[in-house]
Amino acid sequence: MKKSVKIIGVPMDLGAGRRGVDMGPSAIRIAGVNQAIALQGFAVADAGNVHVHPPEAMTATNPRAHYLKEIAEASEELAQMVEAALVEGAIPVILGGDHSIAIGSVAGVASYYQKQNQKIGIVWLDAHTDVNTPDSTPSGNIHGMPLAALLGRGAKELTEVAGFAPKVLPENTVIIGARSIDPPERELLKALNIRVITMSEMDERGMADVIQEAAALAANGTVGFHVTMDMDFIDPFYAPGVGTPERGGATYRESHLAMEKLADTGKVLSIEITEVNPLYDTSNQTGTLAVELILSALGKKIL
Ligand SMILES: [Mn+2]
Repeated sequence: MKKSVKIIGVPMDLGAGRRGVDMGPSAIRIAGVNQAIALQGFAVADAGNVHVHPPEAMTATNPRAHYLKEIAEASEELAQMVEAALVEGAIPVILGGDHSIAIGSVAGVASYYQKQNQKIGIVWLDAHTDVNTPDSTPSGNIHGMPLAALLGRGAKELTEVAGFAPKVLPENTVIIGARSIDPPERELLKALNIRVITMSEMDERGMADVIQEAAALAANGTVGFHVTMDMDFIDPFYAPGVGTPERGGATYRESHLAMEKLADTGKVLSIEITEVNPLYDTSNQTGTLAVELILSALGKKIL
């Protein structure tokens, strides 16, 4: 019997520079995510959305970490919803929202497994490496900081979500698809010895090979891993509706293969899609692709 899936929406754009990714969960739901997952034989329930205030409702922002307090609050609520889904025995599928939501998602997964004395890994599919901190950030946008926060670096409000840090160890963290890295991020990645599989390496070795390596690292000594996909991992030709497009990303088939190979490992604990921005999309093609990739990550096969 297949497991159940719990959908959790996070209409968050406080962590982004460009507005509009707060509409991502709507776009993915309108593309039919709930029905499509149910057609794969899963019991699907939708937990609704985390509460996120619009920026218009707020005044003061911290220039080194915009909307720090509000993002930390939403992260705590998200962490509780994700943990509750796991307690029920469901696979959490989190719909973003800018990538700062990973702080809460991973906190929830890590908290659930920590109580069983188990560690988790992360597979981070992204054009960027998201390891800035309030000290290093060029923009002050928190969607460039979530992976650093999960590794225990940066603002305490973010590192301490769910009451403990770090959420994941560097040796169980793998970034795939990187092609735009800030100089201070390079230093932190080197200092922590994080495995970064760049687009160049992916081009040379092929997706299947790099996914095998990434999954092995993320699963080494852990119960399994959280899969978080920033839709800018994919080339803007296939996924134009994203917060921060970068040329030279994964193709349509490569992005499917990545999710299919991750699902094949049987180690996927939770799935997250971030940075869908309907304002820059055409006929919701990026929202539709997000639905397809969620299905692949849940184990959908061509044959
Ligand atoms: Mn990202």
